[in-house]
Amino acid sequence: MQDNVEGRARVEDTPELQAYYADIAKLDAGALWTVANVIEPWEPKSTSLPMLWRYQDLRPHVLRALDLVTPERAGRRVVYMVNPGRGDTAAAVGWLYTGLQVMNPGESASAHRHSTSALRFIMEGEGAYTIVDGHKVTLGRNDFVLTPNGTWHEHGVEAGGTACIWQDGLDIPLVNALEANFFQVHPGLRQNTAFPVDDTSATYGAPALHPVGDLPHGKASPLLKYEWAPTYAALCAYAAAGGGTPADGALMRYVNPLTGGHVMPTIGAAMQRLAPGQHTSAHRHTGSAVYQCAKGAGFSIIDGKCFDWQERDIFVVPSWATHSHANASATDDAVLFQFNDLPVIEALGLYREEGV
Ligand code: GTQ
Repeated sequence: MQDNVEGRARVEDTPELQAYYADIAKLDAGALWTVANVIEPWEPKSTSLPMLWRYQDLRPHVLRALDLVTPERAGRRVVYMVNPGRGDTAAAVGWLYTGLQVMNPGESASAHRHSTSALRFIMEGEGAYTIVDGHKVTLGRNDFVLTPNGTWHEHGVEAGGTACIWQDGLDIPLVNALEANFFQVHPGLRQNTAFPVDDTSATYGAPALHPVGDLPHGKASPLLKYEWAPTYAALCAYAAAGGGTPADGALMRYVNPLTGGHVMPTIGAAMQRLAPGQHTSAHRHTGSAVYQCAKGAGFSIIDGKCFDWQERDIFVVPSWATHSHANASATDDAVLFQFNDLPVIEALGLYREEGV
């Protein structure tokens, strides 16, 4: 959009003004009208590029890390996604980080906690687990798992399992931008598991049933794991009942079962089913999202660029980027997992959406 209009900064340079800018720069100050149109764009202009990372390209290198570093020395053995538009923020898109963590059977990483919120989406392997504040959670394919901020956590793979890879998602760039990031190593390096395995699923995982009595009231969901089978069944049932929209297909949010709200204060997540042959209508909205194809194959058009994806590929849609998703199969459905910053966008009153 044109900046040469009434109400926008449009001061022409003169030798006198340049001298003025130089003088105030010496005082660590500047003239707003020299930067106003940049720092107040007409509409959001993400510096994050739309990107896709092919799993088949990354996987061999993720597995190579098994021989190159130990969890003891590396802390966490992770290959993270770099968005070329984002300098040294470690952002995959917006203020979100994502990476692929890999572990061998019998390995575990030391327990730690941080101000950032984290999630896992399990990609391959058998026997992975995580322990969150003493709650041991078993991790299966396409399960979605929470590590709310401030909770002690450690991940590992049982000795009888196989090499496991999962996607990590964190709000590291956001919490660093807010300059509020603390990190602590657990004093004992390991936690004691204080509850039955998968107890949060037993307590909070039943559909539409809550335990009676005192309920936790933290900022994050007390349910730590959202398993694939009931998630996929819910999507299929919703779609079969005619649910969904042209712009999103059958899109369902993971919720905090106590509130119906987002699973964590800074990161939301959702699962989306595209019917065979479905191509969603293009739209754009504020908020950034990291996707992983959980089932099927297709393509997304993001700001005019086409990205082909298949199972396990990861791609990102920057804030306000026009996007549509297409299922390439005429017979099978396609399912996309996503996590996003919508809890932050919504809490700050910044959500906006339009069809394009
Ligand atoms: O497991 O908590 O990929 O703290 C990056 C930072 C994973 C984790 C990452 C982390 C973690």
